[in-house]
Amino acid sequence: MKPQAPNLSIPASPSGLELNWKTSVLCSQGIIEAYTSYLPVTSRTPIVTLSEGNTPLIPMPHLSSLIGRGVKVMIKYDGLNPTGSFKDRGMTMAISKAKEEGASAVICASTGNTSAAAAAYATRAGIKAFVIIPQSKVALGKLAQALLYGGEVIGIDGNFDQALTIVRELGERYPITVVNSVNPYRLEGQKTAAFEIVDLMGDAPDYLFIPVGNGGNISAYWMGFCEYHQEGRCKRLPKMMGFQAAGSAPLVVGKPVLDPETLATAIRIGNPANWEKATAVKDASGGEFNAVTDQEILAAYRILANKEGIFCEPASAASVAGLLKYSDKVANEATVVCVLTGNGLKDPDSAIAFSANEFKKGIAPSLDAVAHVMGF
Ligand code: AN7
Repeated sequence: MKPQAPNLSIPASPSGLELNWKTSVLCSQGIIEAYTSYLPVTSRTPIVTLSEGNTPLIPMPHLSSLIGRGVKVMIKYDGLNPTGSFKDRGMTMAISKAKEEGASAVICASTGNTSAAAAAYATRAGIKAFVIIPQSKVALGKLAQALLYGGEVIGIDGNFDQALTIVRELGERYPITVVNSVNPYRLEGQKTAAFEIVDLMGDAPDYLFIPVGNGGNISAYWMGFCEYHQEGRCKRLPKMMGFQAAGSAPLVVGKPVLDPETLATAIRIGNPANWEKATAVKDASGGEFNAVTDQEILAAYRILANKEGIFCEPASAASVAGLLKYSDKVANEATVVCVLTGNGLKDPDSAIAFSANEFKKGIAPSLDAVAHVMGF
């Protein structure tokens, strides 16, 4: 018998965009289409999407064996989003709502990933994006993205916290929409990562390990788990385990850090915008905030790549560094999801500088020379 033809029609999109051919061609959905009823959108919201979300949950056999005791470790690989980070989940919402409200320009401060996502989604919406970045502390790939997507990139001789202060002030003074995680639509979009985990696992994990900068993403995940829990879609709620880089760990030391430092530039943040929210999440879930050193971050970064085949950026590896450092906090047989927030290709300089591997170069272009280097 012939297999049934797949149903090529997709549910009528609540989009205001007139993409007639979308009704006859099967396209990947973004998070707004996948989770419409959980999001503050209406039939008048123009959905600005790059088909973000639906990122893989991948088992980590090597990490699981390192922890032992029947602990099952998985990663949520959000570095596989369209611009290479979890920011796309929030940006599809923030830009769609900005477009709905008639904004002609958006602005963000960024350690890099927000700038890339803002520039991409704003371009898609026909809106201008201004991105204010600490000029010497943004990874190469992120800067490349923000520029090529057509963002107006403004580098300040200062850090992220200073950039965010300026951006918030600009948002009050001028007709421009701030799309940092102080914009509530950002967290609404980002909560869909928690939905995806539960949809796959059939329940929430026992623990969520996650890097923390401004504290937006940990708050968004918690919101997602709680909404699903209320509906009975998951029976448990995870303990939220947040990790900051030791040189930029205001939530761990309990006060703002004036001069944050870490090679994990994405989380080089000294005064988190979502301080209270993130702290409330940590407390409500029975979780913890802890710090990991740059050396511990790099060790996890290398293990993920050369033992598991997963390339993330250094800031993302903070979640796994935290698991390796604080594994005694994890119960026997528990399920653990570590969030990998950004793709390794974002920061090629770090990958080359901190790889334990050797690039054997300068070899003569002959079979004998190459075979010799190969060990034959
Ligand atoms: C890879 O892009 O703040 O705790 O301006 O890029 O929600 O701030 C990035 C943050 C973790 C921290 N991992 O998330 C920005 C920015 C990566 C990141 C975080 C960021 P939050």
